[in-house]
Amino acid sequence: MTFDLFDSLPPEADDNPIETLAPGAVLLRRFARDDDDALLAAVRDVTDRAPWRHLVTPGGLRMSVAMTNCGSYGWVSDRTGYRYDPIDPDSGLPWPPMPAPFLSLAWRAASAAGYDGFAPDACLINRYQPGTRLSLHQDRDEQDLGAPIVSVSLGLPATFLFGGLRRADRPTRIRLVHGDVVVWGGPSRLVFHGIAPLADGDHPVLGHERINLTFRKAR
Ligand code: MD3
Ligand code: FE
Repeated sequence: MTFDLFDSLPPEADDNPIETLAPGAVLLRRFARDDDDALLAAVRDVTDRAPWRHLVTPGGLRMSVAMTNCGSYGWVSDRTGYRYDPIDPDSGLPWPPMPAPFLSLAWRAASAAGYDGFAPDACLINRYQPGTRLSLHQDRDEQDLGAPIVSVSLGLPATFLFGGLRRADRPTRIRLVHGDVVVWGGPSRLVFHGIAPLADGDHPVLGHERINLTFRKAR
C-alpha cells in the first residue's frame, strides 16, 4: 500500500470505482493498489527466471517495450510472426508459473466487471521506461476472443490510446495510473489500442518505470 499524492487523484475518486469506458470496457480505478507489493514481488520472481527482453516484430523492428511472460503460454514475436508459445525461446524452458497473487487479482477484477470464472492461462508483462511507446494494434492471437483481457497498470502514469474497430478510428486518450485495472471484453475486445511515449517521472514505488500486466486466455 502506498500513498498516491504522486498520482494527483483525490481520495474521493476511489469511491465510485466502476467506470464503463465503452461497451465491454470497464475501468476499475485503483483496484490493484493495495496488492502492489505482492504483485511487484511476483514480477521479480518471474523476471529472475524469464528476464526482460526486447522482442523483434515480423518486420524486423526491435520493440521499445521490454517484455516477459508467465503462465502456461507466453506471447512472443520474432521474424516468423506472433504466437503464444509454451516455451520461453530465450531459455528453452517453460515460462514461470502464474503467481497466486496474479491469478487472484485477475479473477477478482474480471468478476467485478461482470465476467465470472476468468481463468487466464497467460500473462504478458510489459516494462516501459521514459520514451517507450506501444503503437496502435489489436490483440487477436488468442483462441477464445469471448474471454476478456484484464490489464493492470503499475508505476508511472501512461496515456492509453483507445481507438475503434478500424485502425483509422481516432483514439481517445485515457490516463492510467498506479493500481488502475481495465477489463476489456465484449465489443471492446478487438479495438485498436496503444500507449503514447511514456513521460518521465519518479514514482514512489517504481521510480522511472511503468509495468503493465495483461491477463489473457490464450487457448
Ligand atoms: C484493449 N498493453 O500488452 S494495456 C498489450 O499498457 C497492450 O502495456 C498496453 O496493449 C500496456 O497488448 C495496454 C490495456 C489493454 C490491453 C489489451 C487489450 C487494452 C486492450 C486488448 C483488447 C482491447
Ligand atoms: Fe494490446
